[in-house]
Amino acid sequence: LKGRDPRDAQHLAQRVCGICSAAHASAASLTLESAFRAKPPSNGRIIRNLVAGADFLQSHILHFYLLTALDYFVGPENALFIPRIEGDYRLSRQMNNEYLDHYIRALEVRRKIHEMTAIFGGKMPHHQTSVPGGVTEKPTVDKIASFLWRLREIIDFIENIYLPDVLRIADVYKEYSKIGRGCGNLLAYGGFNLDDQGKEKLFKRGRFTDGKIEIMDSEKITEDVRFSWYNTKISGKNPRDSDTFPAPGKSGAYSWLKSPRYEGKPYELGPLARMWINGDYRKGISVMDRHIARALETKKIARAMEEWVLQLRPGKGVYTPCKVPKNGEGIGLTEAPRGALGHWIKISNSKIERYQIVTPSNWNCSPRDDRGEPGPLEKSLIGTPVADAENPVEIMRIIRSYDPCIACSVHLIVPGRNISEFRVC
Ligand code: NFE
Repeated sequence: LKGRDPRDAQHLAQRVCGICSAAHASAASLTLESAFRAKPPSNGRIIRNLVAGADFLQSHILHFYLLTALDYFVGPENALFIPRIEGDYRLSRQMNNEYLDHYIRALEVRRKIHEMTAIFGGKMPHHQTSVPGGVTEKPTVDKIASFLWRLREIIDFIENIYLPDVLRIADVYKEYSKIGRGCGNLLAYGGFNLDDQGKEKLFKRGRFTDGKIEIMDSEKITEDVRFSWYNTKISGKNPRDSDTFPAPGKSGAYSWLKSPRYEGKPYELGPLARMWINGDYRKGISVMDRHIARALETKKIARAMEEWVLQLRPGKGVYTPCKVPKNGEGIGLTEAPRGALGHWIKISNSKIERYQIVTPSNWNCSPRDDRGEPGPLEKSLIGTPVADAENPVEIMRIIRSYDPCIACSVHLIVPGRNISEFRVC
C-alpha cells in the first residue's frame, strides 16, 4: 500500500484474505472517508451493509460446516475426510448422516450467498463496489428482487438447519460449555451502520471486562511484539503510529502475529463478543457459547438484511464525490466475521505514507505480550484436560471455536518428533 494512491486502498487491502475480504473493503472505505471527510448517501451505506452482511453469512456457515463440524461428526472413509484425529465422536449414525447431508448442502448455500455479493459487488471474493464516498453499483428493482429471493432461501437454511444443528451439537458435547474460556475480556468496534451519521449500529461498540460493559477508545489500543518476529523498537505503539519491521529468527519470539492489547490487556473478539456487548447473548464464555453466539448472530444479520434490502431506493444516488487531501490521517473501525477489524492510514503528498491493519484473528491468536500475558486462544488451551495426547481432539475443538483465520491450517506438532506427512490428492 505504501506510496500508492489512497483510492487503491480498498482494493489492495481486500487481498489480505479470501474469506473476509468484504470486511476489509468496508474498513478501508471507512478509513478513507475519515481521511477525506466524506460520508456515503443512504443507498451507498445500505449496499455496503448488504455486501458485508452476505460475507458474514457465508463465512459463519463455512466455519461451522466446512471448518469445524468434522470435529464433532465423522465423515465418510474417503480422501476428503481422512486422515482424521480419532476422538470421542458421539453422534448417532442417523445424526451423523444428517450432518454429512448438511455439510454438502452448505456448499450450495454458500454459492448462493456469493451470488448475493456479486449482485451488488460484481464478484466474490474481492468485490468491486465499495469506494470512499459510497458504492459504484446502483440499486434496481431487479437486483433487489434477485437478492431478496436468495436471502429468503438462506434464512430458511439458517433458521431450520444451521441453528438447530449447532444447538444439537452443544447438547451432545455438553462439557464444552465449560471449557476453552480464555481471557474473559470481550471487545467490539461495532458494525453495520443503521443511519447515515454512523451513530446507530446493528452491533454496538464497547468492551466487557471485570464483569462490566465499558466504552472502547481506540487510542488505548497498542501492539506488542516482544514474542513476535518483529523489531522490538515498535513495541507498545498505537496502530496509527506503529510499523512492521520483520525480524525472522528473533530470540524468544514464536509468532508472526503481533499482540494487540487494550490498556495492556488481552481481549477476545468475534461473534460472542459482539452479541455479549450488544446484550443479545450473555450465557457464558466457552467453546459452545462461541458456536451458539455465532449461529444466533447469523440469524440476526440475515433478518436485518431482509429489512435493509427493502430500504434501497432505485433512482437515488449511491455515491458522494470526495477528494484526496494532500495530507491527512484516517481510521476505520468495523466488524469482520471473526471480530473487530481496524485500519489506520496516513496520507502525505496525496499518497499513502503508512497503512496499518489489525485483524480480529490477530487479537485472538496473539502470542504473549510484553508483560508475558498470553493471548485469548493460548489462554483457552492452558490447563485443558486432554484424554489422549496422540489425538488431542479437545485442542482442535477449542482452537476452532474462535474461527481463527488459520482454521484450515492448524497443525499440532510435538517438539523433537517428526512432522507427519499426509497425501492430500
Ligand atoms: Ni481471513 Fe478475517 C475475518 C479479518 S482475519 S478471515 O473475519 O479481518 O481475522
